[in-house]
Order: sequence, then C-alpha cells, then structure tokens
Amino acid sequence: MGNSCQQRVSGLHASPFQVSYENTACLPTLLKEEGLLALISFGQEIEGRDPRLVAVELPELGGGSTLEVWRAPCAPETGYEGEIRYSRTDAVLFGCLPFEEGRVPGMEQATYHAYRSILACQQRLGYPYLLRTWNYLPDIHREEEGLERYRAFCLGRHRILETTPNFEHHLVAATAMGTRTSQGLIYFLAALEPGVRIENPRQVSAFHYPPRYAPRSPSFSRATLKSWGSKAHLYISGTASIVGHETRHVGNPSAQLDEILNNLQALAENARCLHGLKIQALNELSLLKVYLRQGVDRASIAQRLQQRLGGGVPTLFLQGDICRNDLLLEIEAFHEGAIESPDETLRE
Ligand code: 3EB
Repeated sequence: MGNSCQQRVSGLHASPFQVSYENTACLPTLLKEEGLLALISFGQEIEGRDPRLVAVELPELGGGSTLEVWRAPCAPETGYEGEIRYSRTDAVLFGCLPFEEGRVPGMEQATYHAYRSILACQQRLGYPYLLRTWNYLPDIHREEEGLERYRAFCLGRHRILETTPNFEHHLVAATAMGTRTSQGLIYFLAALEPGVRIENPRQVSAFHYPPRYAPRSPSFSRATLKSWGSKAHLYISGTASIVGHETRHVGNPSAQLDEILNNLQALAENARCLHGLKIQALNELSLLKVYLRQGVDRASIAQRLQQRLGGGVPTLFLQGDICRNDLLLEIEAFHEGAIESPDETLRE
C-alpha cells in the first residue's frame, strides 16, 4: 500500500495484477513472494491459514498439479473481515469466503447471506465495484424444498443484488460450478471503479432468461471489461453451449465445445467492436478453465481445443457439475490487452 506501490503500479505494468498457472512444486517459493495476491489450488488442500490461499474442491484432470497465482507489483495487505479472507492493494480487493450452509439453512438463504457479507466487506474496505465472482457450490442439482439448488442460488443472489442501485447495469462476469464435496466457497475481485458489462449477441443475456431456468434470472454478465490505464482486462464468464437461451447439442461434448468457441468468438468480437479491445483471435485468450462433467473424455476435448487454438493457451481442466444438467462442459477465460483510445470507449 502507499505511494511506493502506486508508483510501481503505474510504472512497468499498468495492470494491478498478473495471473498465471504454475506447478504446485513451486509452492514454497511462491509463498515467499512479496507481491503474492492470491494462490488458488484445485482438488488439494494447501496447509496454512494465510488469507491468500484458496482451495477449490474440484479435481484437476489430465494428471497435472496446477496452482493459479495472482501477483501484484507490491506487497498486498491481507486480513480478515468477518468470514471473508482478503488481500488488497491500492487498486484491487481479492476476497474469499466459505459457503456456509450449516449456520444458515437452505441454499437461497446461504447465498443471500454470503453476498450480503461480500457487499458489506466491499463497502467497509472501500472497493465498491465487483469485477468478477467465482461460485463453487456443493451439490447444485439436488432438490431442496422442491427447488434445484442452483435455482435457489440464483434466487438468493438476485434477491440481494437487486437491492443495489442500478443492479442490472452493474452485473459482472461469473462462474457458478457444482462441487461433489460438502464445503463450497466464493471468491471475488473488486475495484475502485466499475468495469463495463459485455454481452453476447448470440445469447440471451442470462439476466433476461425466461423463468423456466430459475425463479429469478441468473445475475451475471457474459464478461466484464476493465480498463487499467493503457491496458485492459476481459474477464469472461463460464461459457456454455447455449444459443438464445437454449442448450444446444445435448449429449455431444465435441459439438458443445465448438458452440462454446463460437460463443467466445462472438463475445470477443463484441468487446472489440463496441469498446475497442484489441483482440482478434481466440488464441489471444489466456487462463482457460475447461470444466468437464464427470464422464466427459478430457483427451478428446483437449485435442479438439488444441486444433482450434493451437498449443499456446494456458488451459486447466477441472471436473465439475455445470449449472444445467444437459451441459457437458463450460469454459471461462481471461484476456489482457490494449484498448483503442480507452477514455473514449470505456466511458459509460
Ligand atoms: C449459462 O450460460 C451457463 O449463474 O453465475 C455460466 C456462468 C452459467 C455463470 C451463474 C451460470 C452462471 O447460463 C451457466
């Protein structure tokens, strides 16, 4: 924090953090890094009470052992704010909280409670704008009191977010994924200024889905675009084989993959045409997370993905339950790039 950090942020890197996938073997050195903002593990517990450690309980597929490493150009301040563990710099707040259903019964209430804590934490620490959320939720397909738990999650999230000013306009990119373990978690990124909501012309905006998918529509945008001076980040939500609001290619994973890539392409084009983000091709995306439902063959998806994107895109394969039963896979992504005349294009 403080002036020295500010200078370094506006110096070499305009972005307030960098993210990369690294091998778990690097853990001891990573933990000693001064600028470590967050460290995310998948399907394995990492020892320690450091508030920057996040353990996502989805198994990694393909034999690797990957950590997602978030680095800031200066030492973050870390701490606890109620049940939220956080790490922050002058520019961003990274936070994580367990998804507690023991204390608050029912998925809808637990979600409402979790997001109320997040909003309160943002207010208290002074980072009023969410940029992205990741929601890992136990047993999302189970019915509870006549409602599928993912739908109850949508209801709780909508009920709390609709209390905030102009809430649809400020919806952000999200991932919502089912885990097979009892402990869920939510982590999030927030900032001092808002990003811009990006939608996909091939898909009905999730917040306008008809009520057959959930009693209140899913409160997320297809992507968030955030300018950081001369650079910008595009945070792309979990993207599925949905056209309009309907699932396409039921039962066919490789056709679902092709549809997902069409959706990612359309989304990137929208960010370029509407906001001047300089992204031309899908191989400029980074930090792909490919979520596969149990039973979907990783090798054939990986091969097809490589045919389409080449071998240069950092990709992590995780096993998870995608929100709709008929979706076999889903892909989230990230892009850091330049924006043409950022001040003009990102003004709301
Ligand atoms: C979809 O497009 C697929 O409820 O936060 C993807 C990403 C999905 C985020 C969420 C749901 C969510 O509707 C499911």
